[in-house]
Amino acid sequence: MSGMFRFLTAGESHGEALVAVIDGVPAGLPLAESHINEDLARRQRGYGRGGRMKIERDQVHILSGVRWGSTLGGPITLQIANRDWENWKSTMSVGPPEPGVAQKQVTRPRPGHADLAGAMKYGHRDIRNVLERSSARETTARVAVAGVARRLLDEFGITILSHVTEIGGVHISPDLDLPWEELRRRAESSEVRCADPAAEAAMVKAIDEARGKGDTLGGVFEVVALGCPVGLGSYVQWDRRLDGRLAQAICSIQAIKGCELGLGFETARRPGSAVHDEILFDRESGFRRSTNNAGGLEGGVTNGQPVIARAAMKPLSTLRTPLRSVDLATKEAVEAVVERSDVCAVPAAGIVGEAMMAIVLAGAFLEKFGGDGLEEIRRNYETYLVSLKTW
Ligand code: EPS
Repeated sequence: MSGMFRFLTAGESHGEALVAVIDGVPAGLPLAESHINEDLARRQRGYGRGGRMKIERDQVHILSGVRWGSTLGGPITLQIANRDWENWKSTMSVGPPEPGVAQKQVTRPRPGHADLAGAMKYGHRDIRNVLERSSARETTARVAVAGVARRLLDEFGITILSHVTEIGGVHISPDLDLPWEELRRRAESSEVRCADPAAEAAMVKAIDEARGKGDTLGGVFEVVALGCPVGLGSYVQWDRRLDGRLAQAICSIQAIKGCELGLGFETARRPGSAVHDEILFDRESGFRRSTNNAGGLEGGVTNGQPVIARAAMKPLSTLRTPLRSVDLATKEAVEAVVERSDVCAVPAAGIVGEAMMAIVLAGAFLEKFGGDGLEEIRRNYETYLVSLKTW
């Protein structure tokens, strides 16, 4: 849920399809399946993915809320079929299992996965009942939802990009300082979505080494929103602070263990004089800032600078060289189950980070400029911008 832009996802990783219902999208927004499919494809790429991505060709099917290429103002339903479902029909069947076909249960929980805590919490003896929903396959539905959020933001010149800054301890040069468009271009053409070619080569090598050892790697990605007006979010109540809402959304992504905004943890190590962004003014462009250490957020409110968040992703918890575990049925010491999985999914997670940023910003945008139709929102937005100019 994010403010006025609410959504729920449903579906199992190897079930028939993933679906999402979005409520709060204004009427009159031009929307085509192709707007969403582009990001679905971006999420599937990245060096370090496993066999599943060779099977899936994620494509959205819009089931409701759009007519003749334009949103109606009612709930939008999105569906993405799982191509792998063909191979899982019996294992994942809604009705009773096929008689006579042996159904193997998953009983060896993977450390780091939702397996053990999920099985204990829901009383499942078969971990498949947990992992099918805890799987990061669900992020496909979120990226589809964000395709709609992005379409709305795009109408108002707000765009979002991401790039990978670190994989398995290999990080980009601290001196890398590129214009946003160049950063975006380089990330989009890199197989690890990294804008620093030297780091990119070292990241690919690190992934290969981890694969060779049956291990996995995590990393860090950065998400940037450009073009946000001053005044999204609010300081007046804890749950309206945009920094908190962004951190929640980003930490809700599977395998994310940390989130920084702007300079993040580094702000704790510097004196105030080396952290805060000084305020400048000229008649031409109005208020300006000397730096953007705040990551575009002060008091939980956007300040007109790029909004910047970084997320730390842990290494995936399915290891081909498994860690120690205990069998749920026998309570004997065993090795954790080895399901088909990826070695590294940090590049894909960056696209999911973009998605969550888009969803939160779309919610905050609708709160500020709310209206039932796009034209009403545009009037509110433009009047506000004019009022700021003369303020
Ligand atoms: C995942 C395990 C793998 C990944 C999957 C996430 O799937 P499978 O078990 O089918 O091989 O490929 O990611 C996706 C399917 C996806 O679309 O990103 C897991 O355990 O979380």
